[in-house]
Amino acid sequence: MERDWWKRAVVYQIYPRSFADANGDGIGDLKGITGKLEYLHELGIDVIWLSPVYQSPNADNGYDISDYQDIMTEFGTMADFDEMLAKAHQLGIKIMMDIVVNHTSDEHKWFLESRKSKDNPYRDYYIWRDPKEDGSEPNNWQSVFSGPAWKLDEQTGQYYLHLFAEKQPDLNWDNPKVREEVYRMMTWWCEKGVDGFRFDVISLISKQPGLPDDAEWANGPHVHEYLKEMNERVLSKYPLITVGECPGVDDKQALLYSGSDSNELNMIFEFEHVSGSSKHENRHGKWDSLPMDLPELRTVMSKWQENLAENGWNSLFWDNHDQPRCVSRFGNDSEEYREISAKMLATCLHMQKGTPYIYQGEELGMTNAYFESLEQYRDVETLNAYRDLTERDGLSHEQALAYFREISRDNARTPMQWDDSANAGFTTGTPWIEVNPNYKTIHAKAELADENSVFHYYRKLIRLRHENPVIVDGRYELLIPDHPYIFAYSRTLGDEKLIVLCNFLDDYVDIPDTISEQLRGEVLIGNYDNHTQRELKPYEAVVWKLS
Ligand code: TEU
Ligand code: CA
Repeated sequence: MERDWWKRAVVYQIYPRSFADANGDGIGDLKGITGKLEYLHELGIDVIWLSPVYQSPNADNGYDISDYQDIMTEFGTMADFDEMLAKAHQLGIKIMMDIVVNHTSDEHKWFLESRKSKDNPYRDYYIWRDPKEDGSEPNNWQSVFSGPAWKLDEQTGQYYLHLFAEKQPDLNWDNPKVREEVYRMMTWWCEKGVDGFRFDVISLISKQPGLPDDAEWANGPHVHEYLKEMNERVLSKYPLITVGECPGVDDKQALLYSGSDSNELNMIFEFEHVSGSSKHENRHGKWDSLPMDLPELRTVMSKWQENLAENGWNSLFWDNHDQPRCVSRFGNDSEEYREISAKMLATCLHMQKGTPYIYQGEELGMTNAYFESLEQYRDVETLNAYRDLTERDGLSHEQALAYFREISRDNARTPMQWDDSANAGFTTGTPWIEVNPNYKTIHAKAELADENSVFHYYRKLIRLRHENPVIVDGRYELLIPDHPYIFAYSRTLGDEKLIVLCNFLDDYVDIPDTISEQLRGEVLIGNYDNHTQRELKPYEAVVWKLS
């Protein structure tokens, strides 16, 4: 197999808990996924990124792993996994595992041992520190999920570090035994036949020596040494697709992780384009952030396109299980424009250079959940933030809920909308999180039957990528960089040239003459039935293949 097959691939992310429930307990499972592989085959994707399916007490829906070589009870058995993998492979679909090794669950056997005593052989698998003289936390780090990043363990009178929830203690990567365990576990999955890995918060594994107050967490002093070691010991031995989730990594550092000569990872996820407008000053972290407007978004995306052009590779995404739905955030989820703007966003992303990632339901134009009450939320981050926002920051209940409706992770975690039967066909039982009430009109069954649906549009975008090398390898160039509403760029390979035009406005916009006079040839794809060389309709997207 070609080593860089992943450059031609389109990845589909499954959040198993919310995908398909085969046994009626309200929780998605592996048999549910197996039953939907034909659907994904029809969509045409190459790879599934499977959010964690390992044994877990689910403090963070599987991102807290208690056994890396066992399947979560609610999701099924290892036999179910093997069946899913075999069926996927028969259909030509590869499986990429989500590896969460910055931390484990506090119920992992290593941690259960580690907390027993200061001289336990597993003590040094985690990060333990004495309290300060006044008994307080060893430093001022605040957990991503609210409160101090340290938890006092009565048994030994020391604190352990948890950058995320209390139930997610951080592993000590400076301990070679920890690294050995991780490589052994990954090798076990490779031998089983999985095709790649997505590495959770891999930019955070190397901690700053001395753990100083206010330290940057990302890009610690040994992170590249450890990733090169992992590459040498495991990744280089198999034809894998690898992507590192890299909060805090900029476009220059990205090349250290994923440059073609870095011997670390194939690509990374960066978060600049989904981290909110920098023109707006956030007072409550991510909660009161505002989406970037088109000029800001375009500047960020273009910068990544250009900086990784020669020696790197982009991962392209709008959505994942941590982000609100892109049609609600960057498009327009009103009845009038939902479908057209979902297709516009898809075009804008899928015609760029890199590997596109589709998050489950994005291919249907699924929208934010817009929950009305706190009781509908399940996410640990959201629930902890509620306490901070109301008790610490003094915001009203209504204000906190208004923020959640825009940005809570649960917006992306409502069940997949399969059809218009009860609970959107996701489960015959009671779903673990409520189904979006708009499932009566937005669902896969209707979209499969309608050749103008968002689903069929994604299907066509994927097919175009598979058939046109210019979409994979073509040089990216930003056009009309100052236009307030149109995101325009070209892709060039040899004498082939594409011009991609995306209107982010809910109104008609003239195409500037400099572009308009070039538009001769064939339209590869567009989200309206007809198009002109002179103007774009509201949220219109069109891709011209010049001749
Ligand atoms: O997310 C890591 C991450 O960067 C978080 O800051 C993320 O942006 C979070 O959702 C804040 O809003 C990864 C996983 O994708 C996430 O689901 C996990 O909860 C987290 O790591 C801990 O494992
Ligand atoms: Ca189930």
